[in-house]
Amino acid sequence: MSKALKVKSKTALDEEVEAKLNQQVKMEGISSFYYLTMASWCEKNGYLKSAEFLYHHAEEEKLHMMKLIRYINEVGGYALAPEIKNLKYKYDSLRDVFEHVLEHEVAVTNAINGLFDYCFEKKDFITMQFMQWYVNEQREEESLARRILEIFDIIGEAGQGLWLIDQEIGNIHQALLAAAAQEAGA
Ligand code: OFO
Repeated sequence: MSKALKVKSKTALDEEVEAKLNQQVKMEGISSFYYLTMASWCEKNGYLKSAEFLYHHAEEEKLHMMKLIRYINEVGGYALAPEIKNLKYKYDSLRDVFEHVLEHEVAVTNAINGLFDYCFEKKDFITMQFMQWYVNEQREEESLARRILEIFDIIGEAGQGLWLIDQEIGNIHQALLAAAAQEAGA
């Protein structure tokens, strides 16, 4: 047996499914760093609650990436740690940040739907079952991003509006943390 590092095993995993899973690894990595740039922008511009929300979101996206990496290797593929370049560091306003969040989440949903569809075509039911978690996650994340943008319209940005919007994003973040803690304890 060769002493070379054995990175691929005999597996039912289709090579194109593996490549698409690795593309999704990269997309989750981009999501994580994207939200990190947004969190830092918010922190430097005084929107501390939004910054906390986005720092946390960046961590969650990293976990989504890790979950995919572990799955690819578990089923006999080879997970590739992504190279992430060309990050965006400037935003026009707090609203601009969250408009980019929604736009990005819609793009992620489309990518996941494409991967899910390809798995169906290939009858890769194991990967479909694994990806179901991501399908559900995207429904929640898109809905959350839309709700945050609604808050800008409901409260309005004039006067103390931006401060109140930032506080409300903090309230949403705390409610999400409480729900996650309750679920973990259940
Ligand atoms: Fe990875 O959950 Fe949204 O992007």
